[in-house]
Amino acid sequence: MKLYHHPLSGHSHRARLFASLLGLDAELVEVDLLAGEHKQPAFLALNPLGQVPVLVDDEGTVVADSNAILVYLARKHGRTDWLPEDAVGEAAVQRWLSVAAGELAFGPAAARLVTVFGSRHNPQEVIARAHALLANLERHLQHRDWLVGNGPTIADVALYSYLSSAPEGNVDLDAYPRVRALLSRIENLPGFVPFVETAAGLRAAA
Ligand SMILES: N[C@@H](CCC(=O)N[C@@H](CS)C(=O)NCC(=O)O)C(=O)O
Repeated sequence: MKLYHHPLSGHSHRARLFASLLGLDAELVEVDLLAGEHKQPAFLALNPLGQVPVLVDDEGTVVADSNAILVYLARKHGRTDWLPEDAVGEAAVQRWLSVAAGELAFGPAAARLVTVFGSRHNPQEVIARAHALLANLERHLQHRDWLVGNGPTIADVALYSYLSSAPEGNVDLDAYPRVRALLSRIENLPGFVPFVETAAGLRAAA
């Protein structure tokens, strides 16, 4: 299968990470976002929204959107450990996928867009949103090792890339030991692949 991605995109890393955790071979096809390749007809035919990542599997099925890719790969490969089938378990995972597309995207991911890509978000606003999410996660993890159930699910994968890179957006993780422990647990899973680090934000000073 092919994964259209950009190495600095956390959404892309999310999809790449899960494929690797499942032990699947994905040919990485880099989309030149700086040159606007994602807005050209060839790429828009894959994803009319003009965003990476997009997965094209060996049968030609096209799946755009990082969270949709996680769901697709888990279901296609029958991995109910990563995406439960029961109503309560699936809803619990979906709740975090919504957080990944909401508070995470508009909090830590947006804060990193400011420092890494020069986007025009208001830094104070997005950093404050990131800390509100982190405080919430820290409370959620008080008596649990994983976001849902007793083992890793796609909920944890969906949050990993933009939580681990939050310091690049000047979002300090020091006050959130349980969140940092969750990130370490994911990093210790067989098949883990790291998200490329950039010397931005707090990492510039490190
Ligand atoms: N909801 C999408 C968001 C993907 C997204 O925002 N991708 C960014 C890179 S991290 C992108 O392609 N941006 C280019 C653009 O929107 O023009 C997903 O989860 O895949």
